[in-house]
Amino acid sequence: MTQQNGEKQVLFGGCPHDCPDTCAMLYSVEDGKLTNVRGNPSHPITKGGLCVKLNDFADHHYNPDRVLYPLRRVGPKGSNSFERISWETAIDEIQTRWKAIIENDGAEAIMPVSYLGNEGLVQGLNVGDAFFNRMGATVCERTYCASGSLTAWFLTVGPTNGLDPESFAYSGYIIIWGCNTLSTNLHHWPFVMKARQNGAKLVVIDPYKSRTAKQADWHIAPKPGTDGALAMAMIHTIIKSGLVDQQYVDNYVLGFPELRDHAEHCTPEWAEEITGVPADDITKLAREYGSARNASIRVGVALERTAGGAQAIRAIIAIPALTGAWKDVAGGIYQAPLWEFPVNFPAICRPDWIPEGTRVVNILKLGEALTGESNLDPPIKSIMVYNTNPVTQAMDVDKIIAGLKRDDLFTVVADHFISDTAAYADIILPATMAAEHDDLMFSWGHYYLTINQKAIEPPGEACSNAEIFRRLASAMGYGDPEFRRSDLELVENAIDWSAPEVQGISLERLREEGFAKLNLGPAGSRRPHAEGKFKTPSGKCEILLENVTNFVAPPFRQLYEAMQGGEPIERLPGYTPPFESPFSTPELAKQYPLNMVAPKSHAFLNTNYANEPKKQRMQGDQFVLLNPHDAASRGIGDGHKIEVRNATGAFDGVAKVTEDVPTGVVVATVGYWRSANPKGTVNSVAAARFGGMGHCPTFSDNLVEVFPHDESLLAAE
Ligand SMILES: Nc1nc2c(c(=O)[nH]1)N[C@H]1C(S)=C(S)[C@@H](COP(=O)(O)OP(=O)(O)OC[C@H]3O[C@@H](n4cnc5c(=O)[nH]c(N)nc54)[C@H](O)[C@@H]3O)O[C@H]1N2
Ligand SMILES: Nc1nc2c(c(=O)[nH]1)N[C@H]1C(S)=C(S)[C@@H](COP(=O)(O)OP(=O)(O)OC[C@H]3O[C@@H](n4cnc5c(=O)[nH]c(N)nc54)[C@H](O)[C@@H]3O)O[C@H]1N2
Ligand code: SF4
Ligand SMILES: [Mo]
Repeated sequence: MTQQNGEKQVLFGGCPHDCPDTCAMLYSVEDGKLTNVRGNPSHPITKGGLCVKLNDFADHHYNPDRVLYPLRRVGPKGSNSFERISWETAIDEIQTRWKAIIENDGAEAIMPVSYLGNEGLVQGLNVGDAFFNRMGATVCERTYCASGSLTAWFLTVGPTNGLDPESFAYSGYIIIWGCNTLSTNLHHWPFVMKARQNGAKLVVIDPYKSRTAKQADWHIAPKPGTDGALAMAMIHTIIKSGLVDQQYVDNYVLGFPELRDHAEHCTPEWAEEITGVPADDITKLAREYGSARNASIRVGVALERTAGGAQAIRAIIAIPALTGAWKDVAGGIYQAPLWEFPVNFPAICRPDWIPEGTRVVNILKLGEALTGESNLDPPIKSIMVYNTNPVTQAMDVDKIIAGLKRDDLFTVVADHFISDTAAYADIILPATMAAEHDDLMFSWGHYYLTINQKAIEPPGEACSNAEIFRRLASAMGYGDPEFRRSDLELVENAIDWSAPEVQGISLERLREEGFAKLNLGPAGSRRPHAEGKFKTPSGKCEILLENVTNFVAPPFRQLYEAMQGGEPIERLPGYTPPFESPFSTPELAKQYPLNMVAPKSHAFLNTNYANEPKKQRMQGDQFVLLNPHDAASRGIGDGHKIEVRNATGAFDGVAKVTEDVPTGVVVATVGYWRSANPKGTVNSVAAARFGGMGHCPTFSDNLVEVFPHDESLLAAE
């Protein structure tokens, strides 16, 4: 809209965060200063409101701790001592070091480390891909999040968006499964509430009473990582109760007879043993869901974070196909509807530039890669980290720190702050925040494209990520047109504007209106799979997978072939026990008896905002939820300082003793900075193990023990 009256301007923003809501925002600018950021009232999802994390987003841009100039390390690694240098010196030093490494060890000794810390199509996940592919650097496999969920989805129903989250307004029955909507997908809640006002029942399936579970009509609490058994018992019950829509199944489902046989033994009593959920409840849930019209399921990312998570998700995806729920406007599943945005990935990433045979290193195994444990040849000699903070967000993070301390590792980090990772950098480059650069946002929680307009000049010498890579490309001598495009040209290039999903949508329109919904049909009448039309090879919902090997679903891989020949994926969905639990590893559980669930913090967005006093006050110190029985048996009281420990590592927290968690389970949320928690953070106790599919993480599949602080101090002496 760019309303101009005097020096006041309003421009369109798109929330840059890795959050399904991708809010449409309005930037108010006065005399070149960002004075206010608010939600766009005309956006059907944002509806004018931002979440607690972003409600002072303008101030965030002026945070006095921001890195505004390139910095060079002057003290030992991690000592947080830096001096200001010029951009020229910074770029020159980087290119000199990189050229020497390429000369001596080959380009694969250099590795980009990046993620969705910025979600923009220009400044986000893929911003450095063309550059590092051109270089021939090690390819970074970025599977922090949703790779297990998306691989399960892609294999079963194909690259379809599934159920429109807006369609939940018409739901008759809702299951929110492994998602804490009120913290992590807030703008979906009004659609859920609308349905409830019209009589829909809300069931939340979560191992503890999350904020969202507290609001449910019915909270079902399986043991962490046992959802596969719960889903299989629902399938068993739906079949035995005659709730299968046989016509739908005959026409649009592949593998029903095999699934029926496979589910024969999965009785509710069998599942009760595994999940701890009473058999009668499982039967009731399956019958209620199977008899309801407009039965909707919301599947969160969190479900994938155990050994059996992805298999569980396959089983859940099978459920609406059995009952024919997809025939209703609010029937089916909402998972991560990013598939139908016609993003021009090949043009953005240039995977065709990756030299044949280039190795792939997974970001979750960064510690092993940097410490030499994975025996890489050549070893990693330099990393460039942007849009991510692996020192807190990856697994086995203490090992990453050990790697980052290597004197012969040259580390470049681009960030807004001296993050826990940037603290180990040799060179830090100052990056722009959302109001300071142009971008275009896709979403994984709704169907709107949202424009983000540069509203103010960057402070100091901060640069957009795209500009950082233009400068690096020029220094490295890469003259390709890819590295000469301005940010606005990159915005233009990000989408395949000839695709049917965006007919009638143009950048001009986005500059006028701020956002536009993809042409996928209105929520109230859209029924994408009423007649099958799944985007699988058979066009059916593929419950049975023959001869499929593990791989990482697009868009998290850019090298589609990289994982071909991986381990075989089970033919049918089912229950795979957690790596660690009192029933799967009873010996280990003698020493470490508690299953730790490590989900998102309410007031932080991953590690963003965890360095800001206002958000810290809202979130409180690192807490650990503990059941009263588990607390009492260890002499721990509410508010006591405790240590959480296992063989991988340890961190300190404050005990919150509450019935919200069952016995045997502790909950500690992620995002707290290491600099404020020197012993460790929640991912200090996370073993670096992949989950069931797509090389996904297993943050919530670790046994721990908790100790009163005094005792742990004694033990350490
Ligand atoms: N225990 C546990 N661990 C988890 C999870 C969990 O639930 N539990 N969740 C996992 C999941 S789902 C995810 S997505 C990952 C997230 O992991 P990350 O994406 O690594 O998390 P962030 O804290 O968002 O880190 C992003 C960093 O990029 C910086 N940044 C933001 N915008 C820009 C920009 O425009 N330019 C540059 N150069 N830098 C920028 C931020 O300041 C921040 O330091 O964490 C994973 N780790
Ligand atoms: N406030 C806030 N919002 C965020 C983020 C943030 O850091 N803070 N991060 C964003 C990102 S990157 C992502 S990926 C999304 C993630 O969004 P969600 O998928 O909602 O992620 P979590 O909050 O980690 O977990 C949701 C719930 O799943 C439960 N859970 C954990 N393990 C299991 C299990 O085995 N079975 C079942 N049934 N439930 C389980 C947890 O107890 C938790 O209450 O959130 C996004 N939104
Ligand atoms: S973090 Fe999510 S809910 Fe908050 S403003 Fe951004 S997109 Fe909206
Ligand atoms: Mo995520």
